[in-house]
Amino acid sequence: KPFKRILLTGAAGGLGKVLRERIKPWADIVRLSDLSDMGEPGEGEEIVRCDLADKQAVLALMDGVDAVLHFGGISTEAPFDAIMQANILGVANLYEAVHKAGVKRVVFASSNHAVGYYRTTDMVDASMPTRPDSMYGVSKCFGESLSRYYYDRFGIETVCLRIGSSFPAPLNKRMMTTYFSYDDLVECLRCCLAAPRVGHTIAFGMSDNASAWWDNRHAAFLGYKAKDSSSRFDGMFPDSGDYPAADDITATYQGGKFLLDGPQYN
Ligand code: NAI
Ligand code: 15L
Repeated sequence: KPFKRILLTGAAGGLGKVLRERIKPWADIVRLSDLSDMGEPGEGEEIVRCDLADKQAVLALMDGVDAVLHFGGISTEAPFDAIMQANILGVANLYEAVHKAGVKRVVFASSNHAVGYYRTTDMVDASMPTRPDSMYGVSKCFGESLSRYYYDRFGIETVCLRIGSSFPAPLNKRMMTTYFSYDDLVECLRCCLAAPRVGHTIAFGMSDNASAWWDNRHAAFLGYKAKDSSSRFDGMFPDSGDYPAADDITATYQGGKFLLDGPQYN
């Protein structure tokens, strides 16, 4: 197997549960971590329940790890205090631990909401400035910058995967463009871990959908080729005469509903 021990954070989450089943062939041991209950460890699994905001716990979590899939944290807009603990302090603790433990490569589950303030008429690539659409999006930009710094300073490689919408199926019309099937996610992660060198790479996590807002040219070297497309859900969200209204910001900007929420500063 390519790795001795992979750490998956966020293992109790929607994507974590999927990945728990799918990444086993990549490592002798998969260490699963989350704040929430993850059940009993299966064969080849280790379970470590901890808060990413707890520095000592995260330092211990990294012992013996050779690659990290960092999927833990708050996954939607939330009060800033909570975002700060899980996604800002959490990612800082993670990288300090990665550095101390000598981990060579991380895949960071970033989000399309790092660029959600681009318009739905824009085509965004990794060289363009971030335009977060929420405190959540800002926290993902922080993770992207922090990982850049740890690469420049220490050579720790990271792929920041700006995931679109990774669910069993698109949940609304917007997700016809942002859909990222579970199979494509797994294949993309496989490429992120298998590529000989990734340096610090920003990639967009999307399937081969009929419409796209993101151009993955800067990550083409990873060799990821989507096999799925949202077009198999065609017809699920028929156009209606009054939607979207001309002034509907959730249809004007890529981030959709995330534009309506924040900032929830308290
Ligand atoms: P999720 O909310 O289902 O899972 C996140 C997990 O992180 C949860 O199990 C939660 O308990 C854990 N967590 C939260 N705060 C924590 C803390 N302080 N310490 C330890 N664990 C903590 O989210 P999902 O959908 O599985 O997403 C996983 C990652 O991928 C997240 O980082 C999310 O931002 C990112 N992502 C997901 C997308 C999707 O379409 N599912 C789209 C873009 C990004
Ligand atoms: C995200 O970043 C969220 O984690 C996920 O729950 C979805 O809202 C997704 O973006 C999306 O934009 O559809």
